[in-house]
Amino acid sequence: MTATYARDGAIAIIEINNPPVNAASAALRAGLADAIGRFAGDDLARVAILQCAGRTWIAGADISEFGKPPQPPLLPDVIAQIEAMPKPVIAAMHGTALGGGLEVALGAHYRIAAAGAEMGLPEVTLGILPGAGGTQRLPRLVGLAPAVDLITSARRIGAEEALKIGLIDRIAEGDLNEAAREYAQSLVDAQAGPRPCAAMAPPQIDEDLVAGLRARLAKRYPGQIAQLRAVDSVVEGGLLPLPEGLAQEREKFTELMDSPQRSALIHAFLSERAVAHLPELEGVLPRDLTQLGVIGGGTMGAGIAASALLSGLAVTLTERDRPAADRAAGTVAGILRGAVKRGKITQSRCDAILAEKFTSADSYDALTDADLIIEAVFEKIEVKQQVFSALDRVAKAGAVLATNTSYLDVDRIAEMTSRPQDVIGLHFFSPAHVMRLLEVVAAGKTAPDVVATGFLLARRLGKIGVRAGNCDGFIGNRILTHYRAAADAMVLDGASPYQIDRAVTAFGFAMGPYAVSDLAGLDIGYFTRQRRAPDRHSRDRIPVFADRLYELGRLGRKTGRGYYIHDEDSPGGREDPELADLLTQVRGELGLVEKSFTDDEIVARYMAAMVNEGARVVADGTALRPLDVDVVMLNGYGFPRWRGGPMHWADQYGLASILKDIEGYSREDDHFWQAAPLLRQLVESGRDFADLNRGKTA
Ligand code: TC6
Repeated sequence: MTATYARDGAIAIIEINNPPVNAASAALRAGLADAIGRFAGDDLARVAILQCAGRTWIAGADISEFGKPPQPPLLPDVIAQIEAMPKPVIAAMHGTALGGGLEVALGAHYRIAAAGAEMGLPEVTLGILPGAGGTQRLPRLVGLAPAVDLITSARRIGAEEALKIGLIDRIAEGDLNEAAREYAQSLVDAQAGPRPCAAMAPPQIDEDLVAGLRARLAKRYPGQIAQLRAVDSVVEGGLLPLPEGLAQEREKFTELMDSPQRSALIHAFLSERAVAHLPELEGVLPRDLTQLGVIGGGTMGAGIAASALLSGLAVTLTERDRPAADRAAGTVAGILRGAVKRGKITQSRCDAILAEKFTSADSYDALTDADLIIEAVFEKIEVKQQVFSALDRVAKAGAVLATNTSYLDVDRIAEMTSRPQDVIGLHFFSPAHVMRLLEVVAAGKTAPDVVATGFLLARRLGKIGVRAGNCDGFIGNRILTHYRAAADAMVLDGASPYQIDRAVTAFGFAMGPYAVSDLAGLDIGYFTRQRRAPDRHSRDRIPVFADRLYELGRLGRKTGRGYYIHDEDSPGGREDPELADLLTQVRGELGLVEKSFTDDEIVARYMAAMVNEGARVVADGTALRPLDVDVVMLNGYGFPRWRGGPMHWADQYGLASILKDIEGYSREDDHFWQAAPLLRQLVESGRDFADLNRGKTA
């Protein structure tokens, strides 16, 4: 039963129950339509309350139905049925009233929300627009500016703000269902009638506001269509009676529903949840996770500590001596103060966290109670090994010992302890209190409950944990090394780093590889190349120009100059006219003939390298499925979400076309450009990465 109908005196109670999040599936829509029908036919019922069982109000349409033929009754029709009721209907919301869920509430005549409820229209983040009346009813109810803000930003608002803009009529003091009953009784007593949005005037369209908004959206969401179509729908609806407004909204909704951006964004949403479903962890319970230890208070260690503190965990951070520990404590406190400034926590909560949950220390002895200890020291195997042999002596039995290495062999670190089963890689991304990705690296002997604890930590921190196998660079950095090598080869052959950065940002990446180098520091890449030098193949192409910049002390933003010039006028970087001379010189020394690349060619090679290595990463089990690669690239490497991740993109582009591209490039360089066997197999068997995802999802 997805909806039940009951009556107490004159008040009908319709309760929706479709765990886990009351998504508006076909069954829920049918149940709701049926219950509304019963209310219509119940002469003794004078007002109805719509409420939800479980943790939340309707959290939206059922995303798993997207892309399949729609099953009646459609949500817009059920909402129209609610709105047309001649007797008042009250929506009583708790949890998250999102998307189609909020649209159901907009179809009701009165709205009350629990104090902690959140409301929003996140459809544009899924590549669609609120297609069940959201772009028509919300502007009628709250006015143009707040409505387009909510629709295009997809942000969630709390009950207070919802009350302020007129989205809801009341906030429940105490128990929501009791407050809704009192509200219903007051309507009965006042003999109030329905108050449908349909009867409200459409919003006045302010042309200037709309033009400014369109310009901002085009800049903020380059390449994306849903935000602008949503604005079109609001504006066109503003000139029409509700039924015609709804009809044009539906047309635009259907067009977006059929778009590749919608399929990419839904793939991203579902994949970010699928990564936590690991067959190897079924029935495995994580270990206790209350007290966290962090070793190293640099940018990464302090970021990890702050992230954990903000999530309610207790943290002890150790540094080599007292002054370093004090500096680290200062960095952590600074990050928390930033959270206060951005309104994430209150000042008093910040003070309480620092006083009660955080300790900084100058000795590992302070870590004896820690359930999980994360090392974030200098990225050198000998240094990490020393830390782990010391940890082995002080950590309590059963503590999880984690390394935050981004490339190094976790097995070699684990073997320094007497308990390799307790050792795991937890690869955070910088800044660790902001970035949502956490690679959970299972080494050869890591116990399943330790892997489960890594995922529990990710969840606690509000991050997305992705399981990765132990190899140089795990999932993300291993793939990065490969597409970065493809970019560097193009630079050696004549492309400008600036052209490459422009081409890949036009494709949708947050940043190009050379702007990323400047941000991270050119020393990072230099040290990685040095470390790998002994294993280098004689035919590997070395980015001599990058080494040259390092030797010149051009380390990127931190020295004011790398690939770009960074100064007060252009902190993000401006092009350096001298770089071209350096490149010409390097190419001359290497005897290379310069050629030109089109932007399309640049993107094709960059993507082919990424997908090819992605296929290898899947084939050797470093990533469980192609979707795990997508989630890593989306959340750690600035891959455009609306393209779904490299493996999803590859399916859309066509695996046969990628293979053909790679075979073409291999005629120039058959050492680097070797097609991954998995890619070839998929092409030969007419399958794609999505087939692998389906086959291996738990
Ligand atoms: C829309 O409404 C369009 C309307 C137009 C109509 C014409 N559908 O995130 P969690 C599953 S667009 C199906 O881990 P939380 C989720 O996959 C939609 N399933 O929980 C997961 O399943 P698993 C607008 C859904 O507490 C489980 O529920 N709505 C849906 O961290 C738990 O999810 C949205 O975009 C769904 N809509 O967060 C809201 N939502 O256990 C999307 C969740 O098998 N949802 N599931 O892995 C969210 O933002 C969050 O899930 C949340 C709960 C805030 C509701």
